[in-house]
Parts: sequence; C-alpha cells; structure tokens
Amino acid sequence: KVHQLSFEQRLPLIRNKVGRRLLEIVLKKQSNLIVAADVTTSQELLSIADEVGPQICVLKTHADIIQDWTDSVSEQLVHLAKLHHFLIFEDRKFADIGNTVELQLTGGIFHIAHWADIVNAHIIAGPGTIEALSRSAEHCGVLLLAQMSSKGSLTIPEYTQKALEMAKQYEDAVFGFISLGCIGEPNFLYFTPGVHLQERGDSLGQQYTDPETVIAVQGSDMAIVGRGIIQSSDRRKAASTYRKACWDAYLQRLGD
Ligand code: 5BU
Repeated sequence: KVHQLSFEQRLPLIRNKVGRRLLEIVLKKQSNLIVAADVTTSQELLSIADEVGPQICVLKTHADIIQDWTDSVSEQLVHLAKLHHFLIFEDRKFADIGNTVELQLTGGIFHIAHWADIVNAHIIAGPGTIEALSRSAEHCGVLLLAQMSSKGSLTIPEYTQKALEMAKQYEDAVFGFISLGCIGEPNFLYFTPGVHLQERGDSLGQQYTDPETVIAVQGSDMAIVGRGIIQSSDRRKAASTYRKACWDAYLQRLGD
C-alpha cells in the first residue's frame, strides 16, 4: 500500500497537532529527513544539532546514551530546534505499564515530557502505555512501533496490524508509526529507521535500505538516518545529500 497523496493533502487528515506541525516543517524545508544523533556527549549532540539542523525536519535523540545529561542540554537542544526549525524525537521506546511510563516520561533526570515533541512506544504491554503518554504528554505526539529494522524482529504481520488498531483508538495522540514502509492509512505518517546509502547492515543485526526503496517503493514518509550521516567526515554535506535523496524519493512516489 503506497500513498500518492502529497503531504499538503495529508496535513488536514492528521488529528494530532504535533503531526500537523511536523508536516508544515517538512513542506517548508522540503525535508523528510530525520537524523539519529547517536553520540555519547552533550557537546557532540549539540554540535550535530547545529550542523545538520537546517537540513532536517526532526532530530532523533537517545538521551540515555549521553554521559553528561543535564536539564541545560535539553534547554540548548530546544533553542537549536527553534533556531533551525526542527522537532525533537526522543526514541525512548516506552514499553511498561501506564503508571511506570508516566513516571519515566516526566521524571528521572531526563524529564522527557519537558522537551520532546515526539516520543514512541511499543504496543507489547497493551493500550495502558499509550493512555499514559496521551495523558501526560499533551503537547507531545506519539509514534507506535509497528515494525523494526533489525534482523529477527518479532513484529509479525498480526502484530503490525494490532499497532494500527491501537493507533486508531488514540488518534489524538498517535500520529504515526515506526515501520519499514507504508502499512496503513494516509492519516498516519510512517517513519523508517535503517536507512543508509552505502551500507547493507552492521555486525549487530541492523539492516539497511536506501532512501529510494524506503520512500518511493515501500511508501514510507520519513527516513531516519544515523551512522550514514553521523560517521561522515562532513556531516553537513552528508545531511544535504540524504535530504535530497529522501525528498527526490518522495517526489518520485507522487509522480509514479
Ligand atoms: P543507524 O546508525 O542509522 O543504524 O541508526 C538507526 C537509529 O534508529 C538508531 O538510533 C536506532 O536506535 C534507531 N532504530 C533502528 O535502527 N531500528 C528500529 O527498528 C528502531 C529504531 Br524502532
């Protein structure tokens, strides 16, 4: 199932306001590129945000791999997000009972709810996880993990289908999925990790696909690129190359 509706046409179909705000940014910057800033110091995280910021619609973080995280890091990140017009997606993959998820979202040392525009959740524990996120993250949009890019992932078709059903029950909060391509209706957005222009995988089960296949053929909307950009000697240039490849793939899909 590949959608040929444009992002302009899909914008009014999206119920969650963060999802709509994301599409406004995507259209304005002509970027459906998300960078996964998988580094371990706040200095590297912030310099990546500044370097690739102009090319991306979303910066994806793993706050818990930053060795020197403080509230000041998130404040600076939010400042850069405003400066370069991108959203912040904390890839926390909440998976617990609702009560614990609420504490994980708001508490600890990360205070994710204070600075993340987008968070994601596994559906393994049932709707309580999403209920907690939708209640305590009013200004946050939620993505459900419907498929994963890693080898041996247990997300069989029936599981992916359950994610779609659960999303429909929480459409005010959930505006999309982590999936390998388009798996449902055009009123949701599809985000795909495991994107690389050169490599086919890593030594720990990551499986890569190129932007054209992911977006034009498999019908995904947003490509998530980590090491393809992060490990490049010129991150600005790499981000620019990936932005163009992802946007051209989107245009190709519309034109097919
Ligand atoms: P890479 O360096 O492009 O392989 O990084 C991929 C990023 O996407 C990394 O932050 C992962 O945690 C994240 N990811 C993934 O690779 N595959 C998945 O199925 C999910 C997240 Br969900």
